[in-house]
Amino acid sequence: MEKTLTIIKPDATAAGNAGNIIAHLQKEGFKILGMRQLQLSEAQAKAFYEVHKERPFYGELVEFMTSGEVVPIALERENAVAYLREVMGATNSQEADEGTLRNLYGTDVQCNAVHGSDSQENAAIEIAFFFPRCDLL
Ligand code: 3AN
Repeated sequence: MEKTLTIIKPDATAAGNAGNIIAHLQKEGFKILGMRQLQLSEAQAKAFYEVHKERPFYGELVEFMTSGEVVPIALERENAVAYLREVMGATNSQEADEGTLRNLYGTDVQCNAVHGSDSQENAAIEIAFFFPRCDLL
């Protein structure tokens, strides 16, 4: 079965929406293999978003992702990577389809409530970033 990683971002945890997002993912058929709650250090956030380091928003992104609590969740489902992207909606919350997580809980392109892996290859890297193998179901 395919795996992917989501992170409930600081805007969504601060707004008290982590529980709603977890319930939404479970209703969509995702099985939770591992879940944590932490505040990322600057070094961790920089490492996680290394692929974006040349993008103009990298500094802001790191600042935002370290600004509060995050909830990384390793998920399993058929077609997990693509399906999670569908359930999340567009990167810019204001353009996200109705009923998607970013439409329901995001605000804009930065405060967009959730992260989702963009490929199976990155999903494996991102799951390993947060979860030692022995901590996953
Ligand atoms: P997605 O999260 O939909 O895969 P990416 O990979 O393009 O989108 O961007 C990673 C993260 O960077 C986004 N989740 C968002 O928080 C932030 N981001 C993307 N584009 C912008 C932007 N133009 N300005 C500020 N932050 C951005």
